[in-house]
Amino acid sequence: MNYEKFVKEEFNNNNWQGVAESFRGIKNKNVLIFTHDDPDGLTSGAILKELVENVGGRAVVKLPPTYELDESLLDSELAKDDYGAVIVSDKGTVSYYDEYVDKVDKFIIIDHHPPIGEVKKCLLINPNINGYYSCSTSYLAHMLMTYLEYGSKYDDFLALVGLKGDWAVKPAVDEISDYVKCFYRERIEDHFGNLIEKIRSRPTMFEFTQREYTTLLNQITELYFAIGGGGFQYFYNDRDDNLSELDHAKFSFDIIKEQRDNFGFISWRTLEDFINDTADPFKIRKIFGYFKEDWDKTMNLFSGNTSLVYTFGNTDIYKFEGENIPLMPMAGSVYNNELKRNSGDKEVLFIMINRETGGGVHFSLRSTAGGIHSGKFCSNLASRLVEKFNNKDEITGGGHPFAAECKTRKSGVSYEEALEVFRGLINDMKKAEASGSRKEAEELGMDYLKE
Ligand SMILES: [Mn+2]
Repeated sequence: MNYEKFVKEEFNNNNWQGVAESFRGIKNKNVLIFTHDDPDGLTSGAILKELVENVGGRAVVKLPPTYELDESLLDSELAKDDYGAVIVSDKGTVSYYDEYVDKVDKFIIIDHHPPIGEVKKCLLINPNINGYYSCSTSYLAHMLMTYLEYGSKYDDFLALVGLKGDWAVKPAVDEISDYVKCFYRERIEDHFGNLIEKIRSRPTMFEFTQREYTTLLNQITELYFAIGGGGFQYFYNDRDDNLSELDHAKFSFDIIKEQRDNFGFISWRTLEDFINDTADPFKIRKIFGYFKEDWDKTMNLFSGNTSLVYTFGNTDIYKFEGENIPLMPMAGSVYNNELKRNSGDKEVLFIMINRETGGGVHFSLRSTAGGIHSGKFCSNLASRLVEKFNNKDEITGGGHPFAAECKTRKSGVSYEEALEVFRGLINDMKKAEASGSRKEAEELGMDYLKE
């Protein structure tokens, strides 16, 4: 199918026409865009800003460090000017956003995350309300732009970077999500061979299942991740006097602006071509150098301090404990696959536990098969911690079968207390395995015991 036709059908089938039409009403209005500070959020924000300008509006883009949009932040930004619309991009589809709709004429959510609760009042574009279609917010913004008959080759490029950042396209291993296939075939394969061609070079953070090949797209997206803080606010201000004043998220967002009007991207062959097409190659090289240093440091810590602690069914559980570990979840995904390559037939669940500078404890799980459901494990861990110590605003946990997080943040729960609850959960899993109780096992996320 042709991409434009696919877009029209998606808008009709999902009833998104009203959201698209609301963009036409933005003409001559100020529009406030809040977008996520990871590569998908940065590229989505840039596409949406362009689209707002295309329809004759003026866009102000904000890149707050919190993932969900905070009411007090929204209020303080709205107070600064007369806004006709707010767009929340790649920052979750959360039921309480409905409480924000009366603050502004149009309140629009564009997002690909599975919803938390039900959003009823906001204008919403999200294909993952029922079911799951792997994509990115950059891609949804691009679909919207295409539906309204705007967009350039540069926007195709931006949509692609967001898709890469959220793992919906993996050109190094020829895996492309079904939901983006028309776009990929028509807009990318024939026009951006330079970005998706397999090359032998340093493996990026996106090379999990193999470490032999990468692509320029992977390299560029990793660079956006590194310089913007990756949505985790991994900033390098205190590492270098040259960077002490730098606003990482804004700096990486501005690169997109610098590159939009120069057609360099058509002929980029190497990451250096990309870096040289920016206003401040010096700073970019500095930040990327620190990123790679941190990455290697964390990988070395993993290999020196990880041990096999339990085996459940066909899954070996490895545990790592560390303090103030940078880039932990991403490096953990790569290390998890390294463990798998050395584990023979066994599947691997890698549990990382980080004692954070601010006093919080961060549990991060990465699994190769999901026999033990990482998301259920983390949500069980969080609810046990909340049950014992209260403070459910600070303690959260959850995720997917293959990747999940649990964080205690500023709850005041000590490292030892958190570890004790963690060990209690593992012990209950051992008991459930010994007793053979399927119900209990399922509640504990031991999906390998399911029929
Ligand atoms: Mn995203």
